[in-house]
Amino acid sequence: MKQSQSFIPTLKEIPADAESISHQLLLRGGFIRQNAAGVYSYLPLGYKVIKKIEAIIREEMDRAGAQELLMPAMQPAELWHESGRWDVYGPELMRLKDRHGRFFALGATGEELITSLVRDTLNTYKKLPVTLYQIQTKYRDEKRPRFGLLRGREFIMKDAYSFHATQESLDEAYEAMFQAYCRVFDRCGLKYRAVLADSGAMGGRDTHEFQALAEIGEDTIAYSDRSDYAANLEMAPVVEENVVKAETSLPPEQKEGKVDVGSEQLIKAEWFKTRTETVLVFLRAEDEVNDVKVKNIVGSDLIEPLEAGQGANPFRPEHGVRVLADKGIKSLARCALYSETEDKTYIHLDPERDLAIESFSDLRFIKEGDPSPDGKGRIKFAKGIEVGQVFKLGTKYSEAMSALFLDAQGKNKPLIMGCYGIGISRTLSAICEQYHDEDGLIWPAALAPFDVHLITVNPKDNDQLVLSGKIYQELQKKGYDVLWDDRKERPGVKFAESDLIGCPIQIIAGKKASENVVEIAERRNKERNEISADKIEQVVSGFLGERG
Ligand code: 9G3
Repeated sequence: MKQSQSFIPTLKEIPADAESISHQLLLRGGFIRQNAAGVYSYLPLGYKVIKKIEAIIREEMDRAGAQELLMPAMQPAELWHESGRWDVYGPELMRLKDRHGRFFALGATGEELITSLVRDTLNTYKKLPVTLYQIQTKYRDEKRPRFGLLRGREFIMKDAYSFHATQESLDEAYEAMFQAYCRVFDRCGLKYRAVLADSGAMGGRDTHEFQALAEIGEDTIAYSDRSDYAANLEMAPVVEENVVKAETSLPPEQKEGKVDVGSEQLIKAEWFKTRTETVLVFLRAEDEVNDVKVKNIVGSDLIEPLEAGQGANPFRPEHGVRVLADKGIKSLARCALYSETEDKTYIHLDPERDLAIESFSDLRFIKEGDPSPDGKGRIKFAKGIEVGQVFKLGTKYSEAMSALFLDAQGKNKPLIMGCYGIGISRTLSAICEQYHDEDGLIWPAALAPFDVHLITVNPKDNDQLVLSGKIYQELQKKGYDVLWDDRKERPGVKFAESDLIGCPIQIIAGKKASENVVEIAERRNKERNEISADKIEQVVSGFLGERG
């Protein structure tokens, strides 16, 4: 592609509202343009990268035995009524009406559609297992779209769904998909961790998220410094150390106001409410309640904290309040609690004796330095961008939508399902977050919009132009994709834009073109070497490997 004829609208300035580096660089490099909050166009450079990511995904999905199809983004509302999710999701689920007044959901995901698509066909164990996938635009009306493609309202997702007669068969497909995801992200050059994640409302059992390591990431990963254990912070189970119970000592006392509690362990009371209950949680003052763990204990899909003081007295909770405690205080025999509502401090407390606790369970967030749940090493935190997730769905959708099959014993059973997603546009951004320097993007070779950026320093110089043309033809003949900067621009502008766009190899035809000498540089380390133009193909294949 000759740059003088290409559509690559680069920007000199950093766009004001672009907070993440990937968002800035994708805008400045002319890869994307915003059309509305969270809605983007992929310009030619950006779309070339998207297509390379998709090609890698298709190869690995096909290798894992999945079959590609394409479902509509316009999903009949009836399907979401059948699954019961039409009313569960609020404004985040985008909806529209057609000219006949019929409602549709703009697809945020595809469980309903795919289940309705297969239920009349996959009705006997003889036809199972089947895994289907699509690469389709998804819509989720985020309240705060941000960081460019990282949290958009319209984005590209690969979503796959597998259907099984037995749990074992689902386990096999899950494992195959898990390995396929590792191959996809390895081939993309992404630095990631597969973390245990909470299945939450998805109703599955096993769930892993693929988290790309990046400071801008919204998720926190708890990982071991001694093993490959990694879990989403919300999910990471806490293993308490030396849980030896001290002897129970003095009877509880109460003091007016907030008093110094000496060596006694301070604990605190936190109040929550679910759709139906009020929940009181006792835990060590320095710990934080993990609301996802509380949700899973009380079996609610929704939970929110009550402001301090809104809760009643922690010692005389009203009837019907669920009184829980983090197991970290079970071993305490002398602890103290300051009650804001009464402005009193209770001391010499023995939680098991004095707090009418219904159950002690793992209710706190794991902390850096805690022992790793697998018993190896200690926990450290990292930020992550969730670029993929794999779920064992079970029968949540097949039951709700009567997708049944005749099993080997002739009994009608709901299909057992798995679902597997990769955020393609999000993966593009995650790559940019991980591969850039102060001058711009540094694409991994497998994803770069072009293999080589060929720069003619001065196209008016005939030697430089002729040599460039020769190199351009030769490399293309060898199967390399070349972006040739043949523009009549100042050299400084051309070099800066080349660093911004970030192709893995730069070849510069300049002053020594008359001696058949060019400069070649790898974008990632920017070392420029002078070589004879005859050596170019050999050096390029050394960097990139042979092509086609
Ligand atoms: C919605 C809206 C947002 C959503 C969902 C539904 C997330 C929703 C979870 C999933 C699970 C898997 C298949 C591919 C892999 C992920 N946000 N989820 O179901 F209506 Cl507005 O999407 N789906």
